[in-house]
Amino acid sequence: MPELPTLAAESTLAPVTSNEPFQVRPIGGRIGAEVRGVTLSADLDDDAVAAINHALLEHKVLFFRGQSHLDDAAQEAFAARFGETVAHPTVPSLSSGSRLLELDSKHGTRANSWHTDVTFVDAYPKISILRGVVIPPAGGDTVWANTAAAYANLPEVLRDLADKLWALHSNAYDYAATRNVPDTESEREYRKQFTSTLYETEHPVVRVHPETGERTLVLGHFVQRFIGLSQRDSDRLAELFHDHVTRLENTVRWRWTQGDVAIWDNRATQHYAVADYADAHRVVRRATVHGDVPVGIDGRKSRIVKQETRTA
Ligand SMILES: O=C(O)CCC(=O)C(=O)O
Ligand SMILES: [Fe+2]
Repeated sequence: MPELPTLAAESTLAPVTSNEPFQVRPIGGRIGAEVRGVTLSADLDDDAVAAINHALLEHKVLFFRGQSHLDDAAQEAFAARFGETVAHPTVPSLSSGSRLLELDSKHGTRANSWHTDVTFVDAYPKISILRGVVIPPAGGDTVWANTAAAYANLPEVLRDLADKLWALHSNAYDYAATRNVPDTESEREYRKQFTSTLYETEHPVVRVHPETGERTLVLGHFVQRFIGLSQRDSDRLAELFHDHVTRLENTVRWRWTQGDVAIWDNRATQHYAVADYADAHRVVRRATVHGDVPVGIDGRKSRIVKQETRTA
């Protein structure tokens, strides 16, 4: 099949002209770069933070090895250089006074399903910063997909369709749909917490990235259905778009070492944590930066249509 050499066709990013204070080495042809020569810290100067943000807008996910000096507080303070850090809307933070989200395999929190973080609310995070705390000896990689490249590479008729579509996202998503073993007790507990407030939000399937002007797809596992379509049609169409987003050409896969940090632009990516490490222990911690409400190509904004606290 011929491959279109498209990459972020409508980006308005200016080329970097200043002297980069560090090296950025692309990994995938369409997404992902390793950054070398920088020690992440809240004390980085403004130029360095701007250069990281610029590289992030271009490559969508950045990897930094050897950042073991970061503890929880330093990770969060670094994240705050990109905007206001926010706690997860339903899952309690790692500790009081922290807004970090911990994903610990012992507690059944394995994100092995394609998603963009927290799209069940309107102003979902713009950036997530993940630190490898305990990494299994083999496996436990994370994969990211570029949703700007996915949009740009859609056949024109599908792009036109996506341009018109809106989807309902909810945190009460069908997590059981692809599982063949029952939940463990701790997974059930986590689920309950995850949905302690039920959210439903309508997003345009195509949003205009507020910093690059690129069009990106807003999909992933929180999508319940498309507005104006039956469940059956929604499921089929979601699968069709999903196949385009997650094509291997569109992805990059990171083999973690303890102390690595990954930063992704949550407005232009989906990700998937590969759960191939059996009972080995894996812990990652995420700092999350507040994002703005998506705007569709016609200027209409996403909106929350339900927010309901569950009792009992
Ligand atoms: O465990 C991972 O690698 C990614 C987890 C995840 O989905 C997240 O931190 O948002
Ligand atoms: Fe995630």
